[in-house]
Amino acid sequence: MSQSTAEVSEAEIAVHWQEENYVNPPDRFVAQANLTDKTVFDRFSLDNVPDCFKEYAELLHWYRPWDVTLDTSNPPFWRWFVGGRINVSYNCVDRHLAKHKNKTALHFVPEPEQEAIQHVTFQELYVRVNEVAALLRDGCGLKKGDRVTLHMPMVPELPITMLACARLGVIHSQVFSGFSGKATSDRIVDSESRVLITMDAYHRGGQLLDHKEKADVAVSEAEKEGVKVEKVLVWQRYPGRYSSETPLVGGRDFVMNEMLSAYRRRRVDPVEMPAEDPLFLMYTSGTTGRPKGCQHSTGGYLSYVAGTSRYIQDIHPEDVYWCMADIGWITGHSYIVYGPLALAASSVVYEGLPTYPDAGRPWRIAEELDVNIFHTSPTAIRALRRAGPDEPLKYNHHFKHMTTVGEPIEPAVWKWYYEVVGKGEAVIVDTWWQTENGGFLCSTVPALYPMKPGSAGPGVPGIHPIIYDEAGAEIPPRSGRAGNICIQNPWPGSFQTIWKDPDRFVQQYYARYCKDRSSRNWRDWPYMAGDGALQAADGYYRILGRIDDVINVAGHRLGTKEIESASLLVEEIAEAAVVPARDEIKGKVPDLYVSLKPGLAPSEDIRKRVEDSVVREIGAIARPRRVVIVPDMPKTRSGKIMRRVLGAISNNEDAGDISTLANPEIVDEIRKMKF
Ligand code: 6R9
Repeated sequence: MSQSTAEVSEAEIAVHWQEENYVNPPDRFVAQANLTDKTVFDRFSLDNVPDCFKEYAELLHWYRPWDVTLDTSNPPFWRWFVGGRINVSYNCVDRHLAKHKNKTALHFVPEPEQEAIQHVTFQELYVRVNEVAALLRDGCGLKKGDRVTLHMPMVPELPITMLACARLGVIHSQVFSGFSGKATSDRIVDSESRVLITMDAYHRGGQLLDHKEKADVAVSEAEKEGVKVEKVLVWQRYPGRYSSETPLVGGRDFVMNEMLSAYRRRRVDPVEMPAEDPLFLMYTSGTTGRPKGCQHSTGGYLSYVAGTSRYIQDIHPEDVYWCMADIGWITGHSYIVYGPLALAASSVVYEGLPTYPDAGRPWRIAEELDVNIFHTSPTAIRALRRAGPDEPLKYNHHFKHMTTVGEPIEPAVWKWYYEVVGKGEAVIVDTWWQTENGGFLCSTVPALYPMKPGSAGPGVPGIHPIIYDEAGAEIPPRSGRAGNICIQNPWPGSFQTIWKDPDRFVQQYYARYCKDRSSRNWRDWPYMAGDGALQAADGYYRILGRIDDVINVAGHRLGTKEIESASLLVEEIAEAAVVPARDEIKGKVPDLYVSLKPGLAPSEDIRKRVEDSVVREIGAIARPRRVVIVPDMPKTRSGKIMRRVLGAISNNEDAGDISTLANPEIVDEIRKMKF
């Protein structure tokens, strides 16, 4: 872990992460669990890959069964369930009508507490998905393989739109609603979307935010890059009332709710999709300035999220399941929309923030809807713990199962989650995985393993991790030594490629530890996750943080290069470097160091413009904790910025060996600056 912005140092681990005691799952949980049969690990052994994953595919309805479970003819572009035909919308909606027509598919909790919770049954979901699909097909001319960018907040219209796209085989690319118009435009351009679907406004933290204004920026910026968005479809947060200050552009902008009246009760046959056709793109930050579009498949992806939702999330059709993530992130795609709905669960979609108007909100929602499976991130848990440590005990909610995802969770925070949020009644799974992976990679199987606070757990069934050192040698299993965690085998949830950039897909994830480039045997192609990890003697993995130029802020990935590029748009800036700084709530936050072009003097105005540029280019989530204008960057003699040294300054740590710096005096000079 010698790279520039490695998030967690060995010393830090030693201080913060002591070995913890095991906690057993409650008997009541085990008695009802979907997976209690230990032979699952034999069935899903390395030798049984790929056939073991048929078990997941068999949870779904296929129009035509597959001929080949795994095609390895073009490594590492693995192809799953080849020859099979399937539709995701049919599997998440239509097939549940026979038994669950009147059951709630989506509970929508608006932010204003005086607004009633909406309960969308599977029958209503079916009707609405069909109407939207008819509009997209017949009103917009969209067809299988076309891309559509969605920039939608957390409302039921988002999963409805996604499922309508899936019904047609249209590839959706949902952009997190907190991202800026410019960030949306980058994703429109890369995916060449002709249609943008958005909403006029949404609630967050007590405000009704104008969201449509971002669409105007997105469309005009995309046009500058040569991509013309022909239609902007605008959902109304309040049907019948347009809640944006931004005018609708004639001939381009259309109100969805009005257009839909022409498609009342229309039915659209689900398109029988080849298993390997893409279902969606999800852009994520990488090591370069441009986010990459992770392309996910139809059959393999849905099989994997259905299987892991059943066995790791322990979802039964009668459960009320609430994942607090945003659907704009992979967690929301896999574990709010596709996984739970494939299993006919009732899934909660909520608008707003967990801590607004107060830290009792999640527990009120859980009590009211009788949520029994709860899924959130360490950042949300830390924030809720700080804002209302005793709040959960005031409410009559009871969880059987709780999940944490997105970042490492400190044992003390885990304990609060277990004892106070879960009241000691719930099992917890700490799930490690990434946008690229589609679904969980490491976690305990909840009824089969004890929990260990602070550790994700072993690979989930069918996932076989391995840790390599920098030189490419395998670190002995269960040795407690840190290295780069990889997965030895393919699995059906994995992304298929980076949209329009297959070389980067191979380079970034497979090239480093590939044993033989000419081999068609998947055993020669371990997948490199880009995280540091160690495996303890008990077989549990502890994830240590990113080994590359990515910062995990509140469980969301930000590329340091993206932030640096945004700051370099300010004319006065000569150089920029972003490093992760520790934060009590968010885990990590970006600190941005910039230097000015020769002859210029630092000013508050420049500092402010840099900050604004980052927010405009990426979104408020990327706002640096600090923007520090430094007289010079700490540099090696060859001119490389030593980000490691800046990281040490940000975290008040010893900068270690600075003898290779060309300008070692700058370290003290920056430390003395008042930020
Ligand atoms: C699902 C998701 C992926 C990165 C990943 C790792 C970190 C995720 C974690 C975790 C420790 C966990 N990460 N889960 N670290 N423990 N349980 O978060 O996807 O947004 O792509 O982020 O998040 O560093 O590489 P994504």
